[in-house]
Amino acid sequence: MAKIALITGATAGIGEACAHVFAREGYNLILTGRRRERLESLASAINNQYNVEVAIASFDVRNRQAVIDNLNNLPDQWKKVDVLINNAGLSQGLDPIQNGDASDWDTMIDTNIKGLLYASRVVSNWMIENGYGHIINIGSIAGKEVYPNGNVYCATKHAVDALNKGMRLDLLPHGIKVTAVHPGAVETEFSEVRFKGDKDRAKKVYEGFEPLVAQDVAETIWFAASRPAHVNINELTVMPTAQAGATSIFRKNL
Ligand code: NDP
Ligand code: 8X3
Repeated sequence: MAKIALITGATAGIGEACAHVFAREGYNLILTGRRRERLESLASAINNQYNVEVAIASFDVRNRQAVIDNLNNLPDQWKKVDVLINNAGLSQGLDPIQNGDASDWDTMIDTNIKGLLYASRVVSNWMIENGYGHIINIGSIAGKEVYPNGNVYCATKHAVDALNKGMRLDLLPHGIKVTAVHPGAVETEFSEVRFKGDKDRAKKVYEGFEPLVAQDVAETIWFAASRPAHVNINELTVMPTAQAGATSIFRKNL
């Protein structure tokens, strides 16, 4: 029977790339995100390209009841999830703490921390019942270092780092694998979302060096997911060759 991967935030960027990589590897997919039309077109692209089955569930990870209902409403055969990729996340704003927008803070905390918890709460119990499973949490270099004006986003990703370690400890007796993948700069819709649609400002983030693309991160996630049963990758940090730390990017011709 084909394995199953559940990917949160599959409508763009790293989540969408994971959908292609895991489908290529023969996984049936549960794809989630808020933008239903994107989920539908991704599902149809995957159905055309790979011989796998795709289920979609459109909900906002900040809405606890919606997470619980949408996941629990999946048919039982879809609850045999082998890999949960906790990827849905975002940054909003890049301002000093004293000027921060409290609603941006709420959005980041509710999405990056609480949304990840809500999905993990449901799916980890399926995994315990199934007797197997692997949770892969998408953190960030922002969860390893703090950079100026990154304050709350960095705090949410430090929380993901802590939750990854906590899940690993708590799920240890159940044989469930837990991994964090911490990317550096990846050119996706991330910066456009952070700068609220300001495409010029978003583009500047990736100027003068070759950033990662979503596929690079998806292949790293696949590496962690495809180790033998007795091997758990606790965490991986992956960044562009031109980046050595959150604030250390070597840019040419600027
Ligand atoms: P994108 O903006 O391209 O994709 C973000 C995904 O998250 C979308 O599918 C979006 O779906 C989903 N999402 C956001 N908010 C919600 C929500 N409230 N409910 C459900 N889904 C949501 O960004 P990336 O692919 O770059 O980001 C993916 C993850 O990688 C995030 O956790 C991010 O923090 C992390 N990351 C990104 C890096 C980068 O440089 N790009 C580096 C390090 C980590 P929709 O809007 O349809 O709901
Ligand atoms: C995204 C990477 O450096 O913008 O998590 O925080 S960074």
